[in-house]
Amino acid sequence: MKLIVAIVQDQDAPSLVGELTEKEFRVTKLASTGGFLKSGNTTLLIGVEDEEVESVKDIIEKNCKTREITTSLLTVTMPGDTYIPYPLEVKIGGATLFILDVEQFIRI
Ligand code: 2BA
Repeated sequence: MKLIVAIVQDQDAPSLVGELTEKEFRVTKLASTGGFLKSGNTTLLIGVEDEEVESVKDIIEKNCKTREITTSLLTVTMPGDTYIPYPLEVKIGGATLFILDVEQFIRI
């Protein structure tokens, strides 16, 4: 058995969770925050049999889009300690996946 940890953009989460549950995969949705942008994203925990991993990856790929955003995260310091927001283009991936071996799966 594998645990797929999928970090996705909030906008893509409803359709992704919808399709996963419709296809009878079990999923847990967590609200998370990206360390770099410090904005909300969604982390999904999906426990599946080994042979189901590819189907789940396909569903994730279908529902998650890469987006380019402009953020004013960075600042440049001007003489006299004036901070000016510096626009930064960031490409956020469709999804970031970690696929882990599950040692035990217990439902009591
Ligand atoms: P954030 O950390 O908010 O990162 C958002 C996007 O900013 C990243 O998209 C990437 O394009 C850019 N970025 C991140 N760190 C950067 C850095 N040090 N320098 C320049 N640009 C940087 P993605 O790579 O698609 O990541 C989307 C979200 O997935 C991340 O949100 C984070 O929450 C998670 N993530 C990505 N890689 C991870 C990893 N190795 N471990 C844990 N979480 C990860």
